[in-house]
Amino acid sequence: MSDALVLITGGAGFIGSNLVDALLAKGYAVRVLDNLSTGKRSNLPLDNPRLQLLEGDVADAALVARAAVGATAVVHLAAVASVQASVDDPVSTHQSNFVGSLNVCEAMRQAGVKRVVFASSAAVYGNNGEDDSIDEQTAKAPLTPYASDKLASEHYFDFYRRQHGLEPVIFRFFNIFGPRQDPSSPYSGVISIFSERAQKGLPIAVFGDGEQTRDFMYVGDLVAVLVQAVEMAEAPLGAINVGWNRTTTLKQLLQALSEIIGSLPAVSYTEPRSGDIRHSRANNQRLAASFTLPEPTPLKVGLEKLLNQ
Ligand code: NAD
Ligand code: UD2
Repeated sequence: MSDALVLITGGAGFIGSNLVDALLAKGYAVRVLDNLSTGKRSNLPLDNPRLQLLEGDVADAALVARAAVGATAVVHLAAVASVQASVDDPVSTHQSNFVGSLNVCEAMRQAGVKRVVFASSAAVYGNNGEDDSIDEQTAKAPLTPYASDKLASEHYFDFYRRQHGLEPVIFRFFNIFGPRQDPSSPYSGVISIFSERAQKGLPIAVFGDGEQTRDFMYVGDLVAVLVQAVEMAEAPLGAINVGWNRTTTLKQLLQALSEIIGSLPAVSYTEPRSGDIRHSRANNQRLAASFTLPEPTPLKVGLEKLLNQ
């Protein structure tokens, strides 16, 4: 596959830039299309001649069409990843989170590119309140513009598969963590926030009793799956959950951080976040059936990498 060109939308962000590193290391050429809204130039090895950064918006159809020319595959990660931002501004986030996906479909049709890997989200399932693992057949209950845009994008990728022969690999990520996840917003991933605050000795606020659970996956493990999705001969049909079917409570997360750092700043327990999901756990049988999964990076090992970034 050496020299084949992969287009990564959102490639300057947390997950995208980790994937850029992996694909460059495998010999690919990589083109990143990113508006640098949350992504950063400093996440990218811009001195690598096999990497090209196109600064611009996935809502710009003509730009996406140009970006797709010559690519052998597209990984579509560009989105406003904050659920709360979509609640506050559904119109503008829809441009990134839905129109961007449609533009990717159309650009690929025009350029004759078949393989696309799409980052959907566990948010499409809404809040089922139970500690059971969620499989892909679970009723979809998108509760926010973010979730609705992800689910609608999934349907459009499937339409372009049936109508135009696109080969979408649709992933529903659960909670991904690791180096380069931006902790700067109150709606950033909990691990990025807690790690930064623990390192700086700043007080930590837990929303609720800390017994809520999440299925955390280290970004390096996700990247191993994304690379396979780019390379695999046949795209599996239907959306695929990405998680470990293992959960961690926030209290366990804090315990792991305190064991690594040696101590923790003050931790307060406040009101649960409105609309917060109590438990989230991925049934990952479909994932395991189609991909060679790496050994799960243990939470503490992933946290150490994040703290040492
Ligand atoms: P991120 O914010 O670090 O990455 C998103 C990237 O997209 C950023 O580089 C940003 O600048 C870029 N971007 C945003 N809007 C754009 C636009 N209109 N045009 C061009 N570029 C744009 O977040 P991330 O965690 O790396 O998320 C990557 C993808 O994975 C997103 O689609 C997100 O919804 C999805 N996802 C992430 C998680 C998680 O746990 N991190 C969970 C579920 C789904
Ligand atoms: C994640 C995704 C979201 C969407 C959703 C789908 C992230 C950042 N968000 O939301 O995009 O896909 O899953 O279900 O990956 N918390 C605190 N203190 C803090 C911050 C968070 O207690 O300072 C709590 C929060 O209330 C929640 C838990 O930590 O109970 C996880 O929060 P999160 O924002 O990291 O992720 P989540 O699962 O709500």
